[in-house]
Amino acid sequence: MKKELSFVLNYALNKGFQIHPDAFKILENVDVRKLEKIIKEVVREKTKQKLFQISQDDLETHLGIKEDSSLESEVKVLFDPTSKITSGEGVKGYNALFSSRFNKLKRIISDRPESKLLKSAASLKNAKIEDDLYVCGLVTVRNTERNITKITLEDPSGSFEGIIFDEELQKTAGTLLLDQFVMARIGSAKNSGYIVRDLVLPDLPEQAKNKSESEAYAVFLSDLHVGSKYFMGEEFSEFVSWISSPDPVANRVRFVLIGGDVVDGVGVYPNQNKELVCQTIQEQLEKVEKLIDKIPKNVKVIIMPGNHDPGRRALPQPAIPQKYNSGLWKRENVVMVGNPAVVSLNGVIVSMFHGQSIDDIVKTTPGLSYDKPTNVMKHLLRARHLSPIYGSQTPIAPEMEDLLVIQDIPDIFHVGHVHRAELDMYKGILLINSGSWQKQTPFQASVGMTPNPGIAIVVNLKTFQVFHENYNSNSDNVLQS
Ligand code: D5M
Ligand code: FE
Ligand code: ZN
Repeated sequence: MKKELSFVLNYALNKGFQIHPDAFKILENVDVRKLEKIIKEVVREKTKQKLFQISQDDLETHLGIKEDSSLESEVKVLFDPTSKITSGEGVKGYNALFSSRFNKLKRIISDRPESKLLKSAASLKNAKIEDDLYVCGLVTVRNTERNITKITLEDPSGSFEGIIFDEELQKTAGTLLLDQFVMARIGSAKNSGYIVRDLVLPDLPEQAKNKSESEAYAVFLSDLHVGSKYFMGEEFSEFVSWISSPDPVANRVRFVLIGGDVVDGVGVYPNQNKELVCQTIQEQLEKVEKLIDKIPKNVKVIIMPGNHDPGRRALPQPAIPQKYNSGLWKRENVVMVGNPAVVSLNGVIVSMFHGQSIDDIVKTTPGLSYDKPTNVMKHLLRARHLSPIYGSQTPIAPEMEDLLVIQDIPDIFHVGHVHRAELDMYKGILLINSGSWQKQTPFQASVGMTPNPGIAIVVNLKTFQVFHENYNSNSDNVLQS
């Protein structure tokens, strides 16, 4: 027994007190430096009451950690692709996907005044136009040569080509992602063709946040990579124990969200088996199950897959299928969702996405990098799409409906994948990249990716105050916001 704990026992005994075993369990989890002060204060109070037994209740009241039954923990799944996944076939499927994308995004911009002046690409027929008009569509080509940018937009009627001369606007055009939806203000060029005078993204309005009525807290995690040699098992276990500790923040946690890459998977990259400690998906998921079981049952755990998890690789991904681990599906406090998903936590809307598209976006967009994943998240919100670029590294399935359009405006946008914990705000939305619990892998080192693993981000859903628990021994590599 630690010397501070024996001091506590002896002190209480000498004063004629007994400590109930449940109360003792609480003391075992308290910061040892605070033990002496706590026991002296409790003994003083109880002596006044002439009651000589120290109970769990006494300590919980004293520490302000009495389980607060007024803290709600209501999870509603507002969107989950799992049951909607159909997979259309070949070209027909992709036509349906892009036409769904176009229609959904056109609807999103339809309440803007400019949309009254929208014309279809085919209706222009290269004719001269007197006043400026608008066209909208998905970006299929954009290139810059000799200080002129050319852009092609496609709508269901056909395609529109325009030229951009303005330097600032060329910069904006340079940040457009292929296959992203955009609206352009256009005018006739001197001879023939059209000049693009402005580019309008769907974006989203600043709006009031939904708040939880009670001060329930949510923990945001992702990229555990359980089964990998580099999974920080000890640190993660320590963190999970913290949730049931008498810490006043931990005590209010009612939700844990895991944003994908729960396990490291099998056969995800060449020679992966050499970097695994658990060689099968089943074994990896059993380990996850054991860790999840350490989380108190009054905490709801939401689990979303990432590119390392079983199911299918292409977006949108279904929830981790029951056939790999029915245990997780059976737990009453566990909610299995697909990627992406939208959940409501006591009324606070959280949009969850693993973040696979970040890789493609960082590669093609000037000014965006892995070090600042929240800037990429802002880019996605402005485009109102989670993974615009088609045909690059991020596989997208030919669904009949584009389930990656950001339709609901969230209060919190939760993404992972790039292993860097980072926070930011955009138009009143809290942006969280929830980092990872995997140390830097040899691959990441070889490409100069520096993760900041071992950080848990905790949000008070009533006040949106953010806390973080750092289990990273490298103190230089902490959360920046
Ligand atoms: O990916 C973690 C990060 O590392 C993510 O930004 C992608 C990058 N990554 C990982 N493996 C590769 C390969 N093979 N090529 C390119 N980029 C990669 P995670 O999903 O955790 O593996
Ligand atoms: Fe990952
Ligand atoms: Zn990932």
